[in-house]
This record gives sequence, structure tokens and C-alpha cells, in this order.
Amino acid sequence: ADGARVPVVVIGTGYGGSVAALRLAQAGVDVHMIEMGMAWDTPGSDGKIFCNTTAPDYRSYWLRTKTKQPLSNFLGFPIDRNIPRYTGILDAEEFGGITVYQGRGVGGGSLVNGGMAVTPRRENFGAVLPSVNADEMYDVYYPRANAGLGVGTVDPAWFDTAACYQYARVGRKHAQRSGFPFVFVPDVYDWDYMAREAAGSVTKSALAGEILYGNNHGKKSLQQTYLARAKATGRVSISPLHRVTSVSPAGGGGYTVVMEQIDTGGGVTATKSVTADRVFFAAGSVGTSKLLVKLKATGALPNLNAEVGKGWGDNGNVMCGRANHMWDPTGPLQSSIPCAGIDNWAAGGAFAEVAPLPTGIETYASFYLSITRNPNRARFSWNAAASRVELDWQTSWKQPSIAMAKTIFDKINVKEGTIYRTDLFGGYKIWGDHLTYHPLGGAVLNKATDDLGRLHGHPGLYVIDGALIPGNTSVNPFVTITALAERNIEKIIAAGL
Ligand code: FAE
Repeated sequence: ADGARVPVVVIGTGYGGSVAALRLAQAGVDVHMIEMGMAWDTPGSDGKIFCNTTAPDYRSYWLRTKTKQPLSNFLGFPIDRNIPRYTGILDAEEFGGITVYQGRGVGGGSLVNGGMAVTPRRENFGAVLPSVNADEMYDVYYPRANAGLGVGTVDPAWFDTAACYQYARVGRKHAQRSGFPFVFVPDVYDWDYMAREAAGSVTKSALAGEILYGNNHGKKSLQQTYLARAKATGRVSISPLHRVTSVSPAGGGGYTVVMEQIDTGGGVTATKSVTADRVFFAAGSVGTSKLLVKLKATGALPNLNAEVGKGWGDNGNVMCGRANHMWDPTGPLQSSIPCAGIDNWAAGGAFAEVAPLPTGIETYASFYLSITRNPNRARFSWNAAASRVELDWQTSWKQPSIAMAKTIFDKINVKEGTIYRTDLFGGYKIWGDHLTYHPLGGAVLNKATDDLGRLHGHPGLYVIDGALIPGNTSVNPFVTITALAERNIEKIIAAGL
């Protein structure tokens, strides 16, 4: 309630925030979580909580009047459509040189993402989080995160026969014919449920094209895992549709957290404040960075150090499609949950996921999301005149990612006698180099914070989300974000908060 005093406020309900809330509550601490997005627990008039990728409606995008689909075109035609402005689930946040996609709602990115739950190869970990003890991570915290998230892997025998993974088997065949290691990619989707979808005995979700705007079934988002356990403690409360705008030292100790309550049209209906002894920033890489950069620049948190806002990367995301021959159809039915990858990290700096194009028709297209070792890092800064935080990423900074992805796909194209698709991004573009799904960094561990995520200069303030990770995880990031949060919160609680 407005004016209340609470022990802990957690800003954001994604991976970092959910881990913090659960572990603090289990340690006997009352936690209040503040989330700018909706609760996503109530069906719409069609009986469904989430809308489908084939028919994005008011629920799809965060405060936009037109969809901004990652694949903007199909067969050369633009596919974006007008929608009512609403606090929808997917934010396509535009900065100068890049569109950053993020989940909005209780559960954060877990509501919209593909659920690909990948632990980095151990030999790559030193470059991911240089100051963190790898033995502890791989012995304790990665296993804890994988268990808490409910990670599993597709049954290889089922994979070999399932119609919905023909596209992935084509991906495997092409990878192996060019000599690339093929790997199964674990996921938090319930694989037994998917097999029953394929058998026709349950309501379809992954096999009905659901993803990106939420899955009505099958996917274990944070709502089903960490947040369910956190709520069951009785110590965690959540305020959805509340956006934190300020955190500053309070007169009697602790911090004043100011927030705006918003309605589903995005209008501010109330401004409230609470006082918290401790505040965890878990608003995601972009959300946390934007808050900290603004609060430092405007004098609300003057003692934050000069590392705040630095070290932001896009996890090297780049997309592309390949046109297959008629004898390599990818199938009209495609599971929206990817389960296969091509690992050329060591030799070429690219890990490519074989992604679906769940259009319902045969496309003869193979589609890939590559994670690459892009070295470029951007910085958030405060534009006082515009009262806004900006990011200095340049579109041309994706060129290293394209070169790394080409180490895989140029070779496959030569071997198969095939070409890139030019109809997916508009303007005959081959490379989807305008976006990222994996924002990382901006309040880097051991730089903006100490080695446990405690912000320098203001005791009682912590960062516990993707902002801690310096720009790249070599694979999809949420398992690493979760494992790092598990590590940090355990040590923070052991140190007496
Ligand atoms: P995040 O999950 O973004 O949660 C932050 C929360 O804070 C959000 O709910 C925000 O609405 C909320 N928030 C922000 N600002 C404020 C504020 N001022 N006041 C109140 N609340 C606020 O952060 N990763 C994988 O590992 N595998 C995948 O398959 C995968 N697929 C993806 C697909 C898509 C389309 C997208 C967008 C992302 C995908 N990701 C994937 C990335 C993954 O979801 C992301 O790294 C994590 O969600 C980041 O976790 P955080 O806890 O840092």
C-alpha cells in the first residue's frame, strides 16, 4: 500500500527477481515485487490468456498501435497489422541502432521466450563471467537453476519420427553434411505434453504456433516454477501494472521507491511510494540500466559509480533464412519450440539454433537464430534535454555477428547448392541484424557492483538480473541469469543481507 514500509522491494518479476523473491522468502524475509506489466492470469473473451503468433491482437505488444514482428515480411509482403494500444506482453523497445525485444508481465521474459534453457559449455564460462568461480557454478548453481526451472530435453527417438520436427531434422542433416556438430537444445517446455499434442489428446500450444505472445499450455514459465513457489511461502506479494520511476535514500534509513500505477492503455492512474530497507533491481538488462543511469544522473543515487550503464551487449543475436530444394521440405506443421542447434562456437564464434517458421504451410525454408561472439559493447546514457535514457549501439556493430554466422551458413549453402532467403526482413535483406532477444549488461558484476551484485556507493541496493552479465553468454541467457541469481542471493543471505 502507498506509504508502507517493507523489508525488501524487488523491481521486476523475471528470472533474477523471481529467484531473489523465492530465496529471501524461504529465509523468512517478506518481499514485495513490483512489475510494470500485467499479471497474465485472466482469460480474454476468447477464453485464452495469450494470443497466437498467427493472429496477434491487443494482447501482443506493449503500448503499440501496430505490431512489430521480428520477421516483418513473408514471401516479400509486410505482415505487421494494426492493434489497439494495450499493455501487451511483448515490448519491442526501439533504441537508435537496435530494437530490443522483452517480455512484460509477471514472469518477465519467461512469458514470451522460446524456453531454450542452455548451460554454456564449461570452457566458455571464463569469458562469460570472469570473476565468478566456475567450479561452484557448475557443481551447485547451474544444477540448482536447471532443477528450479524444470529444464528437460526432447526424447531423441520421438524427435526422429515427429512430423513437427521435420524442420529440425533437415537442420541436422544439413549441419552434419557440412561437418558441423549438431546438438539438442534443452527447453522448459513440457516434452510429454508436446508428445500428447502430437497425438491429438490435449489442447495444442507449441503445435498450434503459440510462442512470442505467450503459451496457453505446455511451457513452464516462471509463473509455474519459481513464482509459484515464492507465492506459496505466503511471504511474497506482487503489484502488477506498477512501474518504478525512482529509488532514493529515505530520511530514516532505507530507500524510498516511487512507482506509477498504470491502466491497460498505459495511462498513469496513481503515483505511490513505499520505503524499503533493501531494494533489488531485477527489471532486466534494459530496465535496470535505464533506472540506474537516470537515478545517478539526476542525483537520486549520486554515489553509483561510473560503470553504471556500461558493458551492454546483444549476445550477438542475428537471424537468417535459407531456401531449401524441393527434396528438403521443412514441413507444414512446425513445433514453435526449437530443440536443435549447430555449435560452431570454437571454430567460428557462432551457435545457431534451428528455429521454426510456424506458418502452417510448406515454406521450403530453414530459419536460424544465431548467437555469436560479437565483441561490441554499448553504453546507456542520460539525455537530460529529452529526459530519456539512450543507448549508443550502432546497426553496423552487427557485422562481426554476420561474419560469424556466415562461417556456418555459407558453408552449408555451398554444400547444398542453396541460397539465403531474402523475403523475411523486407528490403531484400538477408540478415536480421536490427534486433536482439538477449539484452545483457549495463550494470556489470564486479564493476558497477561488487562480486555479489551489491551496488557500489549505496548499501542495501542490489542488481540481480541480466544487467550483471557483460554482454554475452555464448548460448541463450536465462539459465545463466538464473544460476548467477541463485549464487548471489545465497551468498547475500549468508552474509546477513
Ligand atoms: P526479464 O525477464 O526481462 O524481467 C524483467 C521484468 O522487469 C519484466 O517483467 C519487466 O516488465 C519488468 N520491469 C522493467 N522495468 C520495470 C520498472 N521500471 N518497474 C517495474 N517493472 C519493470 O529480466 N532466453 C533464453 O535463455 N532462451 C530462449 O529461448 C529465449 N528466447 C527469447 C525469446 C524472446 C522473444 C525474448 C524477448 C527473449 C528470449 N530470451 C531467451 C531471453 C530471456 O527471456 C531474457 O534473457 C530473460 O528474460 C532476462 O531475465 P531478467 O531477469 O534479466
